[in-house]
Amino acid sequence: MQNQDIAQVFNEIADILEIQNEDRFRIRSYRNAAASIESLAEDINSIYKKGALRQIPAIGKSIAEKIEELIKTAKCGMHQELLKNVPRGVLDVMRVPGMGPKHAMLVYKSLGVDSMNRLRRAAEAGKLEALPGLGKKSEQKILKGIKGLSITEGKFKLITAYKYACQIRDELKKSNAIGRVEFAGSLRRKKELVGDVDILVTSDNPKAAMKVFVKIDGVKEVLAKGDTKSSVRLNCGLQVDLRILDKDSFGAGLYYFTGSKEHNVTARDMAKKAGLKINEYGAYKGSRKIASKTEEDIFKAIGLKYIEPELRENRGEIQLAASGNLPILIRQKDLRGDFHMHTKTSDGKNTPEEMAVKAIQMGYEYIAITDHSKAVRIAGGKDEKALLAHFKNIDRVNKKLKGFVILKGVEVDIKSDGSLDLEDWFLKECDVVITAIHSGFTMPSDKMTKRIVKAFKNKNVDIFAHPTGRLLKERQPYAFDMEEIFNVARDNNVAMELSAYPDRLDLNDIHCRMAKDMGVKIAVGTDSHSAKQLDNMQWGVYTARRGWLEKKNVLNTLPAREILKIFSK
Ligand code: DGT
Ligand code: CA
Ligand code: CA
Repeated sequence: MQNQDIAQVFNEIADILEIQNEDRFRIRSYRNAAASIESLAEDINSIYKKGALRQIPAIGKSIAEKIEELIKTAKCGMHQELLKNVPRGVLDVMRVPGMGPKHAMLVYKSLGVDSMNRLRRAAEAGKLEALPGLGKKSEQKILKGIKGLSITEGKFKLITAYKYACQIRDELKKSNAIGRVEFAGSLRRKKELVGDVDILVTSDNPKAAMKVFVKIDGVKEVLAKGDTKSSVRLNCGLQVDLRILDKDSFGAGLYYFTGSKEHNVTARDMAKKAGLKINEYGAYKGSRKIASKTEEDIFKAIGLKYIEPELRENRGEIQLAASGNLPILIRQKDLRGDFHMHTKTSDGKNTPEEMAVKAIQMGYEYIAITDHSKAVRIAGGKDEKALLAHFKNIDRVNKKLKGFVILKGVEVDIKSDGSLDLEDWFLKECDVVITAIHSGFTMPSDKMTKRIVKAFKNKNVDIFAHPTGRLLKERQPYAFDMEEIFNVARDNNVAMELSAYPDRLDLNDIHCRMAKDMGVKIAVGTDSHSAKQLDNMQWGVYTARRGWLEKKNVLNTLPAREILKIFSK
């Protein structure tokens, strides 16, 4: 059992406890444990072997025992017991927007709905509107929710696919039969959701290489096994394809299997017009091979500048590569700080000092600490007075730090009428004011747009956090007019956040590109709730790159003194 599998078990336990209306704290402890295990960089099996399970944050005695049980038997008694009362399909149903635990149990008990398909059929037949607490409107919402989810069904968040892929890569590298190992496909392009993982290797002994691959830890079934290509499905449901490529044509294969398909089609057409042919074995002039060894060779042969994988979506990159005008994409090392994080003052796990220590290790020059405001009660939001005391503490910590500064910030809630949850005199005291929506997600688009515009007109607001509110595979974005919001943001000096939090990635790649084109600045923030989560910055950088962002589009590339100047305007 790998980290993700164990985390999934605890998430399912929390889901079922929620459906059964159990104690909130108990539910939270399982959720926290799952989140903590998911964010581990180390294999939980090796932590277990060292006897260090209890040192993992959020893991107490009883959960540690369950982890041990899972590692030893691949099962957890409590989990199995709970699944007897609530079929797994009901947990899927619970995730449909508009459903939730109460309604999921209601439709299960009264209509026998135990899968997404059954829920859709029941809603289409108008059977939901007759149930207490549901109506015609909820039924429509649920149908829309199912549609939204089905687009992402079967896909995996980038971070999840990446973790599995890295474990597999490490296993493959241990084998003498395998030489080079590279990721391809959507994983290499860092798409926010990944359908399957594509891995390319070289091998002097393909039979032995394939044998190693299909026996890797976590493989549930072997879908295909051949001399050059094999596919497996992991316990978590993720499919992994392995291809063995020739050393001499590795670059051509890497280019071909990185895709996207649409990018490949356009590149091939362009090569054809120049009298060339490209395929997974090389670039050809007539029957003569003119390039194949590296991707760079292929690009050069067809007259293009090298195109970073994140750009290969056929969104105009090929034309720009031909004319030498590709954007120079931002890199993680260009970032001097992180704008969004929480501490113990609201719902974070660490102190400002602990956050700073980690940030300094990462080579940053500053962070902004932005705890929640009072309206967000479930996240421990604070009022002006408590936040001022917290700022005093930050001042004390700052005195000890050299060449590094903690910016005093807040994540102030935008209330339904567009007013802010904290008073202006306090917001003036802040170095950084992030504003965000945490409730009232369902209002109509025009009302939501007005709500956000009103917040932006407050001179103190610097950044709009996780602008669409979406959670990957979980929650659809709320509705508003993005173009108008970008215009108002630019005219009022408000930056849009790119949340690097791996479940959010919000703004997404398309919206980042739109912000760039409209002259709106981007502020990347991890929304960290622990020091360790500051490492999530990488996921934000990938999305930024997919959105064509360059150094000059992103505020985090500026030194602290310039940030303070911009934000004091
Ligand atoms: P995914 O797995 O749905 O997240 O997306 P990809 O892009 O990883 O797609 P996948 O796994 O089907 O194929 C990997 C790459 O292989 C794809 O990006 C481009 C290349 N490829 C696969 N099939 C074709 C094809 O029929 N034509 C072309 N031009 N390229 C293909
Ligand atoms: Ca793929
Ligand atoms: Ca594939």
